[in-house]
Formats: sequence, C-alpha cells, structure tokens
Amino acid sequence: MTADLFDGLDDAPRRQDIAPGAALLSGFARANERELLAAIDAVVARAPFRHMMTPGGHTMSVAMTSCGSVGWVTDRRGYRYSPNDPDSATPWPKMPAVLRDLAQRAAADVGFAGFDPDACLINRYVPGAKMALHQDKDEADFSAPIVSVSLGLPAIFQFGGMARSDKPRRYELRHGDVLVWGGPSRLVYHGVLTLKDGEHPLLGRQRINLTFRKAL
Ligand code: MD3
Ligand code: FE
Repeated sequence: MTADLFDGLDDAPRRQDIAPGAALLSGFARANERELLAAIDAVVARAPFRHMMTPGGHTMSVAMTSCGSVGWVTDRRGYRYSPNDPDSATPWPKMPAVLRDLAQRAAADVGFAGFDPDACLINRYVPGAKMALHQDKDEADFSAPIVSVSLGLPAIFQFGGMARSDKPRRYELRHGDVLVWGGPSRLVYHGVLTLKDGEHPLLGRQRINLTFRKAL
C-alpha cells in the first residue's frame, strides 16, 4: 500500500465514475450511520441472518436476510424473490424509510431519479467470507439500477465485464461507501474477495452490505 494525497482526508464524501452507469459515492452513508445501523438491527431482530444453500448444495459463507415487499432466497429449488421469509413463513420486514431514502438519494445523484426499490438484501460477511463472481439477473427490470451500501470492515470488490472471463478491476469498499450500478453496467460480473480480519469501531468483526433492487 502506498500513501496517497487523500490520507487524512477520508471524511470528505466524493464521487468516482468507474464505468458507464456505475459510480462510487465514497462516504455517502456516513452522515446518518447510527440511524442506518439501528434500522438494520430492527430488521435483523425480526428476520435473522441465515446461511442459505445454493441450488448446487453449497452453503454460502455470506449470511443473508432481506427487507421490503420481497426478499432474495436460494435453496435446492433455485434462486428467486419471495414475499416470505422462508424460515418463518412470514412476510419480510418492511423496508425502513431511512434505508429507502438513502438509496433513492444516491440513485438520483447518479442520474436515476425515481428509483423505487422493492427489495433490500442484507449481506453479512465475517472474516473469511467471500462472494464469488456472479451477475445479478433475477430481477424483472434491468433498467432500474442496484444501489449498494457498505458498512463495517473494508472489503475488496471485484468489478468485471459482461463475460465471467473478463479480468476484474478491484476497488476497496469502506464503511459508508455507496455504489450505484445501472445502465450498461447493470449486468456486469462482480464479487467480493475473502474478508480480512479486523475490528470496526461500530460493527466489530464484520462487514454488512445492503443492496437495493427493483425485483418485480
Ligand atoms: C455490479 N453483493 O448481493 S455489492 C449481491 O458487497 C452482491 O455484498 C456484494 O453482489 C456485496 O448480489 C456487492 C455491489 C454490487 C451489487 C450489485 C451489482 C455491484 C453490482 C450488480 C451489477 C453490477
Ligand atoms: Fe451481486
């Protein structure tokens, strides 16, 4: 790691365009981090994190839950959006307004005014967890962007191309960073490298990622 000009100036939010339709809003979610974390805690109290199984029979290292009118689930039957929490057969918790508002502000900043997410997936990484390169293509309407919010420990995000074999670029995602992916970038392959150990002042030894989607 080399020192850079921004060392010590990490608190200033800034925007980096990383591909057509894709932008990184560094620190965008920091201003109301405590409110966001309280809203996530309330969701998790009703719909706990669980390690889902892929259709191939592998248990995911990332633990997941959802809020909104639908949530993403995977099991031996396959992947899908479901209105119910499969563990409790009850509806997913409502999407807290503070979360929805953050996603809408970020999307509007990048040119996606009117983004109206119906699902918020909540991923929890502990050290050692990772997410392999994949495309997000279970949503009905690819004209809507995906907005992602990173909280807690930093992670290395991989941003590839339209083919799995395209060599990915790497970006570090830190606490409070928000990514917006739309337009030509909506279907690119992406993933998260194995989370390194560390201790975050608010979240301890974990990283939480929110992804807001228009699923139906
Ligand atoms: C680029 N989550 O939940 S978020 C996922 O950090 C997922 O937990 C990662 O990939 C995480 O599906 C990455 C950033 C992200 C999300 C969706 C994208 C980037 C994307 C969709 C298309 C292109
Ligand atoms: Fe994804």
